[in-house]
Amino acid sequence: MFKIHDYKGFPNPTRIRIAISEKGLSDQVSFVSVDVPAGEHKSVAFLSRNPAGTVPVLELEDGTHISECTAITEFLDHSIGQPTLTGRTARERAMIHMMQRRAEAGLLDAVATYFHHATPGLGPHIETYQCREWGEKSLDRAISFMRYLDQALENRPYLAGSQFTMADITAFAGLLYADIVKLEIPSDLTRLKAWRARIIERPSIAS
Ligand SMILES: N[C@@H](CCC(=O)N[C@@H](CS)C(=O)NCC(=O)O)C(=O)O
Repeated sequence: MFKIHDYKGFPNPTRIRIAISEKGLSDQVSFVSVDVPAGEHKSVAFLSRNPAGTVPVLELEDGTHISECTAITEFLDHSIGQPTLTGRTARERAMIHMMQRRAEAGLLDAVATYFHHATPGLGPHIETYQCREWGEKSLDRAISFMRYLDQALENRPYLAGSQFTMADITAFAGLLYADIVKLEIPSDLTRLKAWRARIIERPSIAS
């Protein structure tokens, strides 16, 4: 049994909730809600779990805390059965990590930067430093990256190849964040839209 400290509905916590469902681990996890809008993730108690002050955080039975969605997903993927989300062969693992990081930097983190810097974000009690120009620039970066994703899907059904992986989860969470800031996928990106419509049908995401 392990714990996930998170805030339901936020994009990064959603990545881990999808991974838990994909791995069939739901009955082995309990969730501890961290009141992010109220700033609980910046409290001394929470910072001792994750000095970055972000959710989600995985807590193991021995008290170890693991943050960063990629690290948590690696743990979940290897904790039961064969890995399905992070690859088995050297080539698969490399492709998945490469595409995951591209999607994280180019979309998810770019939209997050827009949210935190060019909108009220989580409110003045949390957004103590904002740089609007950087936020706006990041929004442009996210839109450009959607074009890259659309091209990447030209010859393969999923971002890292023939299987749904952690890279798809990250990109999906990036689009979820885009919805929150009302950034739409440009209408000509039909492959990206079709990919999204297809993966939304997965039980791990639909639920
Ligand atoms: N790179 C981190 C990102 C985590 C993250 O930024 N989480 C957001 C929630 S979606 C958060 O805690 N934001 C609070 C804040 O930035 O103050 C990961 O992979 O876990």
